[in-house]
Amino acid sequence: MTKIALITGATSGIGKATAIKLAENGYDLIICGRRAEKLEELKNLVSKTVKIHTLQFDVRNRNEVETQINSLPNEWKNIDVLVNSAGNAHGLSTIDTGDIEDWDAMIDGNVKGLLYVSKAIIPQMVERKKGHIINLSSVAGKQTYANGAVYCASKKAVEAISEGMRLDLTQHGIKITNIAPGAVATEFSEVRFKGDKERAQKVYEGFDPLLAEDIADFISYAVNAPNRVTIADVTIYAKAQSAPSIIYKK
Ligand code: 8X3
Repeated sequence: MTKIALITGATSGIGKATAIKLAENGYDLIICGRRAEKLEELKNLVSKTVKIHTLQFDVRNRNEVETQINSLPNEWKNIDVLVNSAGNAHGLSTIDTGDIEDWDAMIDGNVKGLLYVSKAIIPQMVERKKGHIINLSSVAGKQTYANGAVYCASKKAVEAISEGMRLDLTQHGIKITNIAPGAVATEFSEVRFKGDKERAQKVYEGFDPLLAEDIADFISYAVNAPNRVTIADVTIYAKAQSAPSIIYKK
C-alpha cells in the first residue's frame, strides 16, 4: 500500500524540497502551508505521479490545525510519516533590543505549532503501532549564538520534544528523527531579516551553503531506511561551516 506523508511548511524551503523528494519516492502527500497559491503550485508540480491532498493552515492557529487535520477524508487519515518542517526565525537582535512580537512568532510557530500538528497526528500512529516523525530542529538548537536567544531557545525546545517523543513513542513502534541543519540557502534569512533580500543574500555569500535538497535527500534516506533502523539525531553542516557562527568564507 502506498505510504502517506504529511509535510508542514511545504510551500517553501526544506518542506517543499522534501515534498518533491518524497513524491519521487512514491509517497502520497498531504502538503500543508499558509499560502493557497503556493500549495496549488506545488500540487501541480508533483501530482503527476502521486496523490496529493492540500491543507491550508497556519501551524500557530490551534483551531485551524485541529479542524483541518481531524477533517481529513478517511483515505488520508493513516499518516505514516510526519515532517514537521514549518518554522522560522524572526529578527536577529540582542535580548535587550528584541521585539516581543518576534519572540511570540518563533515560540508559537517553532514550538507550539509543531506540538499542535504532532498531537493531531500521533494518536492514529499509536493505534496503528507505526509511524515516523521527522522534526526540523537547527544547529541553533545545539548551541546558542549572540542575537539569537529566542530562536535558539525555540530550537532547543524542538530538541527536547524530539527526545521526549522518542522516549514516549518508541514503545508504540514510532520512530523519531531530529535533524539539525546549519546554513541552508532558503527564504529563511529573508524572513529573519523581514524581507531585506540584500542582507539575506550576504548570509550565503562566499561559501557553498547547503541546499534544501540536501536536507530532503537525507529525510528520504531516513524514512526509507530498513524498518529496524532509527536515525535518531543528525547535524548537517555545509562543508565550510564548523559552528553556528563560524563559516569559512572566500
Ligand atoms: C538555521 C541555521 O545557524 O541560522 O536554523 O541558526 S542558523
